[in-house]
Amino acid sequence: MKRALITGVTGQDGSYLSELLLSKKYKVLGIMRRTSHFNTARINHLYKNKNFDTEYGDLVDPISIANVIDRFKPDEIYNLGAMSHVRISFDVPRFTLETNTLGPVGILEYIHQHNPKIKYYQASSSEMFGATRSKPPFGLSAEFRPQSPYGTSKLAAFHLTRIYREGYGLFAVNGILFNHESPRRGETFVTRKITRGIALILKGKMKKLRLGNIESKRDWGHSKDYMRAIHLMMQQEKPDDYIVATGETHSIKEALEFCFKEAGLNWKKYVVIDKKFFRPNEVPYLQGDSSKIRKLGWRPRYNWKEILKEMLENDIKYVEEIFES
Ligand code: NAP
Ligand code: G4F
Repeated sequence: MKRALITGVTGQDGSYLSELLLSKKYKVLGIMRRTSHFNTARINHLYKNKNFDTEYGDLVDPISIANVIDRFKPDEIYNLGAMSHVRISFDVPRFTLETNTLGPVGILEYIHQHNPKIKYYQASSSEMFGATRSKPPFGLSAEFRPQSPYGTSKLAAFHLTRIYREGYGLFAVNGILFNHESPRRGETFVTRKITRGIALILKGKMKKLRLGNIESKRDWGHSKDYMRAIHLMMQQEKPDDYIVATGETHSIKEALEFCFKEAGLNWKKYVVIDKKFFRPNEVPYLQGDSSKIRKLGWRPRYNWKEILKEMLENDIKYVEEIFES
């Protein structure tokens, strides 16, 4: 039985990856950090599976992570834990780098020093392309030009992963994932903010939805599809870097129009543009070239409209339940 250790198990991707690996008969241990409130809503349903468990650890405390690796002895480590909010990374730049860059280097160094057989996955991001001057769609040879502390922290971790692979021969893989969403997406990311906002408006609990820059464009996929891709790259004979994207890009405004129309509303009546949600630097356009992982047989099963529809339906149901009880 293969053993997988997942950092960031309480997040969107951690929960879907755990489900995928359990369905493939892995033993899964998730690392979660201590918070003052419950943070296991996305994984509570998994504890009934005898092959799933969690332990406390924090990426800014490398000893805590090393202790868990020592005890669990994983075959594969998926490093999904991160301060993952781009705008907030401007407010907490140092914490962002400690978690997103020093966290991974601690794990890579542990593997190098103590057990070079462990395979390592690094959750890299399309945010690393930032304001790239390369032509879309962005592939592995496109210029990286991060626009935020978050993008910079991920770019350093990307190169460290490559360096440990090339320098020490570790099985260390970067998945450069473009934006991916789902009903489990954090409530402050734009797609979820829109679908949750519409559900509250329909219920009469919200009057206006306040957003920032709605002109930027994103290549949106589904988290479930992207977790299949990262598992696939970890099963290859040789470690390598891959891009995971749908190749289709749409503006935030298009997503707004689509979701409000689905709900039978005119978005212009409800959306207020608020400077508070703008970023010091924006990433205006993201569109990925995922031809390399497609050669391994991966394809996305969801398109952007199907994802938004699923999120909207889920939020409408959720808001109904909350206000009924
Ligand atoms: P998410 O929902 O924000 O989850 C992040 C996870 O990291 C949560 O479990 C969080 O714990 C944990 N975490 C944060 N700080 C930590 C620390 N100091 N120590 C240990 N754990 C910590 O993010 P996601 O959407 O699932 O994304 C997963 C990974 O992929 C992240 O690394 C993200 O940067 C990267 N990524 C995401 C996308 C995307 O579009 N979703 C695209 C490219 C790359 P709490 O639950 O306690 O907050
Ligand atoms: O949903 P977002 O916050 O996602 P963003 O910044 O693209 O980052 C996400 O994707 C990255 C991959 O490229 C991940 F690495 C990262 O961890 C995260 O998952 O914002 C998308 C766009 C931006 O252009 C933002 O300026 O939506 C715009 N936006 C407009 N109004 C807003 C809002 N974003 C948020 N979060 N909130 C708003 O009110």
